[in-house]
Amino acid sequence: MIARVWGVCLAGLLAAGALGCGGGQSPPADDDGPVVVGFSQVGTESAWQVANTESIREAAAAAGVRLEVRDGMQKQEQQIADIRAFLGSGVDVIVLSPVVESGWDAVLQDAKDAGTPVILVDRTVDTTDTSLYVTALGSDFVAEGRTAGEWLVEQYREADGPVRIVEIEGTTGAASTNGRLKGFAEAVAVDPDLQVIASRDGGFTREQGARVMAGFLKKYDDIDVVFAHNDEEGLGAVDAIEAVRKRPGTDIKIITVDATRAGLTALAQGKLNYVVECNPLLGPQLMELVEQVAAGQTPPRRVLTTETAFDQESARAALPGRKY
Ligand code: GZL
Ligand code: ZN
Repeated sequence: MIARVWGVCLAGLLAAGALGCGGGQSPPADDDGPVVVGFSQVGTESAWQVANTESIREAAAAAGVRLEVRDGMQKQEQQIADIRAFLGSGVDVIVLSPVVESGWDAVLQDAKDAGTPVILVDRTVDTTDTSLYVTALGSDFVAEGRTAGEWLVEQYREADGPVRIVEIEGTTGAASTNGRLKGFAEAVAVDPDLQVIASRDGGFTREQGARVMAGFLKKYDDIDVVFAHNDEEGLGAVDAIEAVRKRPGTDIKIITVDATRAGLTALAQGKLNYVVECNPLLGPQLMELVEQVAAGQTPPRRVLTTETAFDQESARAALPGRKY
């Protein structure tokens, strides 16, 4: 819908040599400048987020797109205020990585009313009105959780007796958290010996991850495996396990998601056991989508990133060439 409006509007304006129409606004007379993008980022709580923002900045510069980045500080109300500011300053396209899945319909409706297309990057929103955003670029979070769970099923295929798992979840309500929870649970359900005995929000940070893991270690003295929803939380679990003089990666196995440099380094050192990649380098794909939308084309509704997974051996091989 929005892209079609853009298509008609833009075809006319390109003929008139101007770009940057909004729904119903009269195009600025001499606006043949760059496409202007307002990007509302979740926050900077993890190396993943920092690498993601960096990739988008670099790709925007290379594409000649004028990019304004606002840090949502992991607060939905901050991101909503930022989107409203972008609408006020009349950006051509809004890019949003929503900290949580729900509660966006009203502000996305404002963007639709203003004729400003919205592209989702990384995390997604949970809305029944799919016309509220043009396309969503990012990971299949359920697949990431499933990949983690399938590795664990493989590791314990021969073992008999219960395997006691604790889960350090990402930010409650985030699409990445919900997907990883779902995918992991589905995968480990095939083996009743694999039991998730506790699961808590670790906020995607090392500090909160360590606190949650310390709590688990106090409560349970026979934890076999930790599934942490990102590297930061996994590294926090390493800190907490070492603080009670146990060996992370040996006494207690740890699986994480992201594959940041710090995560792969800990994996190569044997402190983690398996790391599922969550690719933050979305900049180039995002700018292609921005250009398609700005040219009035209709991109696919969902664009997935390509991702892999690492064990200790492949981490050692991959580290030298890693960009983040
Ligand atoms: C994943 C992204 C998550 C990362 C975390 O796409 O939303 O948020 O996995 C980050 O490291 O904090
Ligand atoms: Zn991912």
